[in-house]
Amino acid sequence: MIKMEDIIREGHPTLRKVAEEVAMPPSKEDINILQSMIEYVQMSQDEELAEKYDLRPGIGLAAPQINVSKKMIAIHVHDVNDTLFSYALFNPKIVSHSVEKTYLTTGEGCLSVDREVPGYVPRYARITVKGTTLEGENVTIRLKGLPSIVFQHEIDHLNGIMFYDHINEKEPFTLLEEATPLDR
Ligand code: LHY
Ligand code: NI
Repeated sequence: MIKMEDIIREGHPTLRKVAEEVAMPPSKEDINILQSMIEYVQMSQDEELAEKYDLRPGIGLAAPQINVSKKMIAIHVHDVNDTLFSYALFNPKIVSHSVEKTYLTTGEGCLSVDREVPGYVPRYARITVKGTTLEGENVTIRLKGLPSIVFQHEIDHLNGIMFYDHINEKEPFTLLEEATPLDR
C-alpha cells in the first residue's frame, strides 16, 4: 500500500517531468501501481484507516507523485449532488473543454505540497476526458464542477505542472478571464 513517505514533495525533479505513455495492454506491474493509487485515495477518505496509517486525505493522485513517471491517475470524489466519480485511468487525455472557466473559491492543495498556497487556480468549467480503465476498457468521461477540477489537477501532474503555476503571482485572488466560482 502507498503511505505518506512514498509521496514525493515539491522540489523533487519527477514532479516537473512529462510522464510517459503507458503501453497497452498494461503490464501487471502498471496495473498493480494504479490499483494501489486508487486504494490510497479511497482509504485516505476513511477516517479510521487514514488515522491508522497516517494518510493525508486526498481525492486524487497522479503516478508521478509516487515517483512513477507514467501517465496514470486515480480519482475518488463526490460532486455537489453526492454522485461518486471514482476512476483509475491509464493515459488520460483531455479531448475537449469549455471556453468557460471556473475555480475553487478555497483554492487548491496538493499531496505533494506541504504548505498552503493561496490564490485562485483557473480551470476549464467542463472537460471531456478519454482514457483506459484498469479493466482495459476505453472510456470517454464528461465532467463538470469539482470532478472536472480534480481531473485537470491530476492530468497537470502528468505534464509536470503544479497547481500554483496557474496562480496569478501579483493578483492571486483576481481572475482576468470570465470564470464562475465554485464552492466545494
Ligand atoms: N491531491 C489533491 C487532494 O487534496 C487534489 C486536489 C485537487 C485538491 C483540487 C484540491 C483541489 O486530493 C493531489 O494533490 N493530487 O495531485
Ligand atoms: Ni496534486
